Amino acid sequence: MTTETIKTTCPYCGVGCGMEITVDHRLGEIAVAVQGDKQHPANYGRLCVKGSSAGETIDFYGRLTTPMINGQAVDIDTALDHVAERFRAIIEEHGPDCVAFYVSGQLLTEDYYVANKLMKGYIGSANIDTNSRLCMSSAVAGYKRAFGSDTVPCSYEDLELADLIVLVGSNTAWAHPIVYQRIAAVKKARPEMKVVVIDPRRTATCDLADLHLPIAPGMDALLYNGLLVALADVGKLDQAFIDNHTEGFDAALAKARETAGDLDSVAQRCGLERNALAQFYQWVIDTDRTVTLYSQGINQSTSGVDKSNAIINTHLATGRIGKPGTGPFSITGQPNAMGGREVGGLANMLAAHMDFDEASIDRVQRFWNSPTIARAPGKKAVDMFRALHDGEIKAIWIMNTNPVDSMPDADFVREAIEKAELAVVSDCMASTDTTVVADVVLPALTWGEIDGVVTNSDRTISRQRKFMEGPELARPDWWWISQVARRMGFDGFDYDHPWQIFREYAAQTCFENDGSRDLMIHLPEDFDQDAYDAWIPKPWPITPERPEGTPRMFTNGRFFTPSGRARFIAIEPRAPQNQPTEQYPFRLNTGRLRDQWHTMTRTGKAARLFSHRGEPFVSIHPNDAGDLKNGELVRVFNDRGEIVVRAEITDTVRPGQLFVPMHWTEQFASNPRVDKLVPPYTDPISGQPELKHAVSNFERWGARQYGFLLSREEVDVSAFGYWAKILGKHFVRYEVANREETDFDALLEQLAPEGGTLIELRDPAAGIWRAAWLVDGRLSRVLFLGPSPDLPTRQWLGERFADLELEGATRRSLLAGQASGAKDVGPIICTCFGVGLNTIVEAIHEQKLTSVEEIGKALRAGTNCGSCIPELTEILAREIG
Ligand SMILES: Nc1nc2c(c(=O)[nH]1)N[C@H]1C(S)=C(S)[C@@H](COP(=O)(O)OP(=O)(O)OC[C@H]3O[C@@H](n4cnc5c(=O)[nH]c(N)nc54)[C@H](O)[C@@H]3O)O[C@H]1N2
Ligand SMILES: Nc1nc2c(c(=O)[nH]1)N[C@H]1C(S)=C(S)[C@@H](COP(=O)(O)OP(=O)(O)OC[C@H]3O[C@@H](n4cnc5c(=O)[nH]c(N)nc54)[C@H](O)[C@@H]3O)O[C@H]1N2
Ligand code: SF4
Ligand SMILES: [Mo]
Repeated sequence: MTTETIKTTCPYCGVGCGMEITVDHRLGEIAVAVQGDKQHPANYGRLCVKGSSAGETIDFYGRLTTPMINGQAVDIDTALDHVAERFRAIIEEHGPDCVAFYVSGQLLTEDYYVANKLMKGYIGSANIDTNSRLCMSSAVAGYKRAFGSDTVPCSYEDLELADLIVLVGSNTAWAHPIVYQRIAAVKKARPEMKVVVIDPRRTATCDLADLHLPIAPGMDALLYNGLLVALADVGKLDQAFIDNHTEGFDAALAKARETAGDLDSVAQRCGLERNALAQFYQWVIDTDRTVTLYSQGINQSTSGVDKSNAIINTHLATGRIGKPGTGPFSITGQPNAMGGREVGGLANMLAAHMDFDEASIDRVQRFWNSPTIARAPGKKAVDMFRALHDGEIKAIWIMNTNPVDSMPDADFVREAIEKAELAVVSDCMASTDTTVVADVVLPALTWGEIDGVVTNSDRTISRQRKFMEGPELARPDWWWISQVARRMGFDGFDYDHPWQIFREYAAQTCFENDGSRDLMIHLPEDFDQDAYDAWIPKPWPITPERPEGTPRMFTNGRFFTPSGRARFIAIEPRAPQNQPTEQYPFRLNTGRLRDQWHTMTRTGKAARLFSHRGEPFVSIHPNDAGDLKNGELVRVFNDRGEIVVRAEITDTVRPGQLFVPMHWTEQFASNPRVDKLVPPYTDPISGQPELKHAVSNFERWGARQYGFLLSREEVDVSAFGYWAKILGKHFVRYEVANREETDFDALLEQLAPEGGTLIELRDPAAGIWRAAWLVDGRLSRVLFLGPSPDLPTRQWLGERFADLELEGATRRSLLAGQASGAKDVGPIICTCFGVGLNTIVEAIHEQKLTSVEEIGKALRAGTNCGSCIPELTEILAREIG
């Protein structure tokens, strides 16, 4: 076979888009083309820029290709015996609660299930927690308080049926681009459909919004208490629904009245204009078909659970749940965050949506027929790493997550891992900030190389399918876990293929389930590997009556609480635990960028994904910036540490607030890890950390020399006090800076490639130093240093790395950084077609373009994945008003 097309699911966000991968084996090396799956109910053929560039990340560059113990490569058996023996010995000496697993919403359901089974049913501890603690745990706890179960009521279709969509703490345009595009499509077809964005920042998502409420950080519960009061005051309650299907309404309303006060008071404390807030309340009052979609601006808070219940209260009060186009919709981040919640990967849940009550404990142990069973919740992520630091937990196995970068108090977490008696890390990449401090690393197969299922934000279970072989010694996560389990002497882990695990897990969801548990995946008797391979995406619960799945929940108004009624929760709004001080007067917000995924281990391999934003930065309002200029380097600091990043001066953040993206690691820059600055304060119910509300200060870093280095290969740039690595097409780019004047001669010596011919330019008076090296007539390295961040564009120089030969004129232009008379296209806006800002602005004026469509026709920008459309809209608005 020369080419084949395989259906799978995107490795990135919780939208869970279906993909078709066409694999071409004809050239010996595997080449893949990625397209949206037109039949998949999440995306109907669309893909965003990350999804459509997934094929560019599948090479083996940087992969972990062998197991290692203390930095030494070992064979698979040695690694397995070592891990099993060490875990066994530590458990024997100190008991089961002295070990822990820290797993991830990016594991496939089968991996997750096996990890949970080993820890809770065989080791007998519940010390398995997941990065979903940092992500979804407040939403989970909110749903459980209200519904008695962790049930997302909605389906994506409800967004299309709604007349009002409220996006709270969600930068949908960048974090869930295809959901955003679906909303945008509805808005185009039905312009009267309203969109409200509630976010302290003016994000790209606001381009679609009829109203943006730049709420003061952390004040959402108050805003929603105020809404509940407003609904009650105008008589917009669904009294029949409240009476027949809920409990606790009076107490919730009384608390809302007591805490909210009047409209002016809410507006003032939320930092909002009174009229804007009144407008928002009025639209909610007027619109039965309202969906509230919420994400990390709600969850990542010390009162995240309360905030989600404050939102849910307003839906229960109006009966806006279980009906088309309605519902409180917590949207998941990772591709399988939902799958992890299902199997029980959170330390406070047992398995398959069962808790630690006696009946469930007994039922789960009988189902597994296991030697023991955890009887109480284990340690949640922040406590888990604290216990590791304290020595209470001695051994940890980290799978598919990078806590040295993504946990709050990240330096403390690194120290904890370093101090552990045993730290095992399973990853597909060799060098991450976490693998480099592990005792044992196990090479994992990853997306494209493994089979399994994932569940997306609207409960749709889809298959990920293998379409290529991975490195020879790498194995799927379920395999590593099962092998270690067997070598620890446990039976019950005799799996040869993930389909067997999926069947067992599905059986667990049905085991003694008379309908009192929401989660059910009922499979036909004869479900086999062929059926698994032929799986068509469908939302759970999948019951004998509804084999095609259940898109919308609670249509009958029955909930999973003991009384069958949904619960209102009386909410006392609380401010963030972190409050600005004189020393640290700025609120430090963190979050995501459009084209990067988390700690960049995958997206950091696709050159075009760096063209949108290439370096770590901090957004600062012009009023706070003083004489600081855009692009200068600053240190952002508090009493936990400091990072060094570029200043981006912008009014998208409000005065007094800063924003730093979460993505950069020490693999990509000298000192960018923002989670060093985030305290480990957590929500008392969910244990989710307050990742959105740190406080800090900033000051000029004091660079005296700015520059960049482009090089055909990676180079050691530790000579520079600041560096950030940015992947180019045929080269690596380093942005660099120093606080002291560098010794140029020493630098030239250090950076010279073998056999390179040097061309250089020195102007010590102007502080300008430039050098280029040619090897065999081709450009090999080029270094520019100067006194300010204003340096020639890197575009033209970067393109020269593709030249097979440099002609005389080009050589002479190298140290100017551009061909004479050439134009700078500016920062890239459309990543798909490489269209820059300057080109767009020029075309808008010269060709009199007035719409995004016209820009698309003229330049192709925005016509492929559509991820840049919000920015095109903003540029248009700015240029033509
Ligand atoms: N491109 C990209 N997409 C991703 C990911 C990625 O890494 N890159 N990660 C995925 C994952 S795991 C997740 S969890 C999702 C997250 O998706 P989102 O939650 O949409 O993303 P964030 O940028 O973390 O935060 C959302 C917004 O919350 C706002 N916010 C901060 N404080 C408050 C507040 O007090 N109130 C309100 N109302 N808003 C506030 C922030 O300004 C930010 O714009 O994205 C998923 N999608
Ligand atoms: N300040 C701040 N911090 C945050 C957030 C924030 O908004 N602000 N968001 C939080 C949220 S919501 C999340 S979800 C986390 C995400 O944070 P992490 O989970 O730490 O981020 P990832 O980069 O996705 O880490 C996944 C790791 O698994 C590896 N990997 C990929 N595929 C496989 C595989 O198949 N098997 C194995 N074993 N490994 C694999 C990758 O190389 C990578 O090292 O960050 C949290 N931290
Ligand atoms: S929206 Fe983009 S990143 Fe998310 S699943 Fe779809 S293609 Fe992947
Ligand atoms: Mo997440």
